[in-house]
Amino acid sequence: MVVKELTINQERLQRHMDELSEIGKFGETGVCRLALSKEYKMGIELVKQWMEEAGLQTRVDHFGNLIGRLEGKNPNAPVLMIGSHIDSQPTGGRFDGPIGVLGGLEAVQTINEQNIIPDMPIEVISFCDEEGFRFNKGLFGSRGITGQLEEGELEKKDRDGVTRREALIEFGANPDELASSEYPRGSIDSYIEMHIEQGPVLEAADVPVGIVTGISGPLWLTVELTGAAGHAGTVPMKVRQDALVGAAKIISGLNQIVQQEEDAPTVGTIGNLTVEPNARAIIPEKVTFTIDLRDIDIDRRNRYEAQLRKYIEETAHENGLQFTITEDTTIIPESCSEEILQVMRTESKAMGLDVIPELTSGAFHDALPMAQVSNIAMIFVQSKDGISHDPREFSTSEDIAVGTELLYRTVVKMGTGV
Ligand code: HGY
Ligand code: MN
Ligand code: MN
Repeated sequence: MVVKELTINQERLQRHMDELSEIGKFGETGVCRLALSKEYKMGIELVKQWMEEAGLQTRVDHFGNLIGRLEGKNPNAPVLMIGSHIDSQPTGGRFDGPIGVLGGLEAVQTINEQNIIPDMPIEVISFCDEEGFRFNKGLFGSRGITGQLEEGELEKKDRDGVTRREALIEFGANPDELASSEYPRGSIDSYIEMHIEQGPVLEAADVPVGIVTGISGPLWLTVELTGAAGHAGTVPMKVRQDALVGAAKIISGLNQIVQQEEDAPTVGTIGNLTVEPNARAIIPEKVTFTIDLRDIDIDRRNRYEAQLRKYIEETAHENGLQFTITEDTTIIPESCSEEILQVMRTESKAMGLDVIPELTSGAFHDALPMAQVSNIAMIFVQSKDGISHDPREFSTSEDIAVGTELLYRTVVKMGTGV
């Protein structure tokens, strides 16, 4: 597959990727740049500088988002927004998020250098806390600008007991001014995000990029099971109220529930679990664990959620356990805009991409909340071995450049009609 010459500057984009990857780096290729951390702030300041060098007006809002704006012919027209995130998982890779921010910047910088004046303003945004690791709730910056924050979110604490409110203040934002950072309804026309696929499809098809038709919606729960501690040597098995035995049954139950339909993309994960008092010779009294349940089909996800909640109740009862289930996040799946998909299909053919797979995203993205207020579309770039949320995450400079060229051409077409 021969991609005709690139308009975007692959060398500059790679240089930006390499430099940003050094901030929060661990090991050779790992990144830990948690939301609102000092590494996050350093990353935002670096990207802000690059945005200014590209001729964009920059601002950092009270959600901790960084925005670079290129004015168009009509400054009051709804914005064409391109973005992603630079916050990472605690043991993340270099590409999850940054390719969408830096690829978006490269596309808009190229538009500026080509002296193209779009009809509407174009904004490149780096959303704060997409990952949701530090405060146990993600998509913060994109839910923030679209008025979708929930009661009490600012009081959520990280593992050190720091609230999101305190972290925002430490970062230099003013959590009492959040409303001034929201976008009025109708002020964003479309949101386009380029992201690594984080899965195996594009590599299996041996193609650099794909276009996304829909994005799975996550349901995040926290379950607490409380039984009775006791001497591991003297309490007979029949009378135990062992919280970890209950948790083990629920973990196995989740695994079965999500695999009921052969080819369904439903996934269920328990990624975090704590045991108290966590001692070899003491029967576990309390176990707390997270549930991450995702599907592209909300009806099926709701059915599985109901089955899971019922199974948790039954298992707790059978094992003499008290239980609580807290809902941390629930976001519905979304379809991408057919109109923008059509532009991407046309532009990818014009680039010489004769094969461009269309696929759904198992991962969630800032495009999900943005779908509540604007058209959305995503471009995926091939992930080596489908790996992500891991230092081994890798995408080639060439594939990222092809994705950025498609992003550039799509934005030019949407911004000028040409
Ligand atoms: O978990 C996700 O899907 C996203 O990468 N934070
Ligand atoms: Mn991401
Ligand atoms: Mn991620």
